[in-house]
Amino acid sequence: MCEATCGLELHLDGDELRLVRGDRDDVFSHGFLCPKGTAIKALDADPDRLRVPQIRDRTSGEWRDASWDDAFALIDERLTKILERDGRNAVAAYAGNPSAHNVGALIYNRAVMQALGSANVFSASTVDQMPKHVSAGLMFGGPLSIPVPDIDRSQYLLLLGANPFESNGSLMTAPDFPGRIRTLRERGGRFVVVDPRRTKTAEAADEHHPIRPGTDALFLFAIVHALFDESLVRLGAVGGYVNGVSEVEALAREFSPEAVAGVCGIDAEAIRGIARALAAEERAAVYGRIGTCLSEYGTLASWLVDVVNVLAGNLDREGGAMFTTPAAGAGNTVGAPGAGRGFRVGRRHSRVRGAPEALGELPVVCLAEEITTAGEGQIRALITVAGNPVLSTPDGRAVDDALASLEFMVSVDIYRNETTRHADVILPVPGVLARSHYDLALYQLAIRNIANYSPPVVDPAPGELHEWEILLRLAGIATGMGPDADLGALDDFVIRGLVQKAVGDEHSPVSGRNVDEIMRLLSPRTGPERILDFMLRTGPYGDGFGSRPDGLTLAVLEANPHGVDLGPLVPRIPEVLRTPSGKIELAPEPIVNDVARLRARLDAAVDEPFVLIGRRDLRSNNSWMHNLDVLVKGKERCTLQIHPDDAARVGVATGEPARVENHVGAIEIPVEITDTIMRGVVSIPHGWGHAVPGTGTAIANGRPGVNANLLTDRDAFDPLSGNAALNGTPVRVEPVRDGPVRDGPVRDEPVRH
Ligand SMILES: Nc1nc2c(c(=O)[nH]1)N[C@H]1C(S)=C(S)[C@@H](COP(=O)(O)OP(=O)(O)OC[C@H]3O[C@@H](n4cnc5c(=O)[nH]c(N)nc54)[C@H](O)[C@@H]3O)O[C@H]1N2
Ligand SMILES: Nc1nc2c(c(=O)[nH]1)N[C@H]1C(S)=C(S)[C@@H](COP(=O)(O)OP(=O)(O)OC[C@H]3O[C@@H](n4cnc5c(=O)[nH]c(N)nc54)[C@H](O)[C@@H]3O)O[C@H]1N2
Ligand SMILES: [Mo]
Repeated sequence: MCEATCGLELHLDGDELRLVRGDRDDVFSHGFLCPKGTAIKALDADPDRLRVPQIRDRTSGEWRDASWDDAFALIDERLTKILERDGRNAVAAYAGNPSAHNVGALIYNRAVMQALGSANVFSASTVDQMPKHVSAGLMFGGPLSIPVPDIDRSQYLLLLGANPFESNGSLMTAPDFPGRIRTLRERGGRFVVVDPRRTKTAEAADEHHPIRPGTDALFLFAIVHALFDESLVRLGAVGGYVNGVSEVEALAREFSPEAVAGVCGIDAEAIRGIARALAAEERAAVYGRIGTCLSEYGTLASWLVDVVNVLAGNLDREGGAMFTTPAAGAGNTVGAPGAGRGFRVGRRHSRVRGAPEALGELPVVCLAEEITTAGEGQIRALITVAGNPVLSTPDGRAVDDALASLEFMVSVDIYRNETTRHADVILPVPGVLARSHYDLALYQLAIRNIANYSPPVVDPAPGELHEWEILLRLAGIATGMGPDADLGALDDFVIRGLVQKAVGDEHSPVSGRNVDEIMRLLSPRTGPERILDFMLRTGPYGDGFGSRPDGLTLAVLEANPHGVDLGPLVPRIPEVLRTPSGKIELAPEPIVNDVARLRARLDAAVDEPFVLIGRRDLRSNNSWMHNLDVLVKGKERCTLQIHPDDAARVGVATGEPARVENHVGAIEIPVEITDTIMRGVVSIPHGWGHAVPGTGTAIANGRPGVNANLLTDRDAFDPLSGNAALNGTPVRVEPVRDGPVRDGPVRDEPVRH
């Protein structure tokens, strides 16, 4: 469900889940568990969770249960017609966050996308971490070569825009983050948090610096400036592998701590102090997350995090920011070590506004306009897999309206919610107990090298299809093979492609081997298990199909249900690099070219009354765990947090509704006055707003909250990565007076950014 990969101990009575506990023997989480872990019992039992394909009658709006055959026949008929009439780009796809936590979806989504061959591929990555991929790609040559803080050995951690005490950490797979921070501080380490809110994470820190939203890049540039200014730059062991140091020095010149202090709201001397500490401490790391990514300067901020890590001598060193050596599926463990083709963004652009592609997808801020703007390449049909863009992407009303105008829509999902209610067909996937688990994506960013596989604990109910089987069927339809394509043959085709690539790679342990022989060695496994076994065996710890007999295989993981600990992170420079130069590119051209835009921010007038940011709550998970009473009961969590001074000024009171509005929309939301938030900043969590007709989620509808993304702006995005700037939205706040809330777009009062 989240990125912490906590081990669960499940007690079953037949197929019924009786008890969920943290697995004390788990090699990574050691029994740690949060309320979402135990909530899988409620999730599994949720009567609103879909178990049978659903078809919507377009005339009456009524939903009915359908057979898989009917559902796929309808999809084939409608999608094929659109593909033939309007071309590949007329069918778009959106993959949501849970597909990153699901080995079947992760692998077989790719098959769907490839089969579709559409330019209109979107995902939650561009409302999330795309800036990280772009900066890592440009600096280190691989979009997933994102350094993670080696917190178990660190003596100083600077954390910006993240709240792992609630989120359990992100792009830093680390179960029990609070416990690890406690240990860090017990061994004399220091923990510093930069966040506009005094979060639970900040409460546990030695220092908390409130920062004005959207100014992290300025703050980090000032640290870079101070490192040069005070002759603190030490590249350490990676020194022979760094290009662009003097360019960065020149770029940082105009961002002195004194120049940025006023804009960031942080003292120049405090910034210099942090720079000195990072340079002085042998084991120090900088880490930035959502708060640094969901900004118009997301890529610059993500880049600067690692620039500081490099310049302070903390990259690739114990206790600093290090690269994981994942057991399976990592791009930076295949091919020639030490150099590669590098990474490019903007290889093509979106049709309507010309926003750049990254990682083969287009920014989701463009989704609505690509649906509603007529012309060649207009999106007519959409496939969503595990996503809820109506609640999770900016200008939710525009997205909602756009989805309603589609000619056809298919959703692979477990609920009929704000997004999937627009579908013509919903294809449900089996419950969590009926699927296997291996964290293919998140183990690539873990703070230890870990491999842990869980088999399914129950069989799918009769007639249920695994998610990967559903996706393969969609792939079959998209390639024109119809609804009844031979799944086994399609699956063979997918794995064969991977094996062929590996045997042709001189650096693979199976280089030059016979494809059929490898296929035989993988049998009788099929589906995700076969692919996972292949990835593990050809990975850095793998058995190489015989070359290292005691190496890792899926069978080894099956024999170790609590996981296999492959040890602490190890230095990987230069081997991890895939840049053409074989060096760390500290000053990649696209990023250098973007610095002038940040420079302009220094002088920009800030005249908005408030800026809106998000937040996360431990008992919530984006938009989709709000139908579980065990999680949503108790106090209202979807509130407007506002500082007492601001509340007094605008005249709003705790528990009473306030109207929050801007040029995008307006909402009413209960107020929560708290001095944990900076003056001039207000916060609303995303993922709420369930009071819409046509959904099938009774509990969520009963405690709906409001959709924060009715206020966020599709035009506010990071031009390098295409990522939405969901934090830092200008808004006005006032008490709710008489009259109905205006909840439509209010375009007549533009607010300057
Ligand atoms: N309980 C729970 N856990 C989750 C999720 C969830 O919804 N609920 N979602 C999961 C997902 S998809 C993700 S990506 C991760 C995200 O994990 P985190 O990155 O830890 O996300 P948040 O908890 O939103 O923390 C972001 C912090 O940034 C602060 N912030 C906002 N704007 C700025 C800014 O401009 N600068 C700085 N420095 N800080 C700012 C906010 O106040 C907030 O405290 O969490 C995952 N885990
Ligand atoms: N304002 C604001 N907006 C944000 C953020 C923010 O901080 N502030 N955070 C952003 C971030 S980091 C993210 S990741 C996005 C999330 O954006 P999305 O991925 O679009 O939204 P989710 O709420 O994660 O929706 C998950 C969907 O998957 C379904 N689902 C759950 N499990 C499964 C499964 O196993 N298989 C399938 N097929 N479906 C499943 C759920 O029913 C739900 O419909 O939201 C983003 N939006
Ligand atoms: Mo996310």
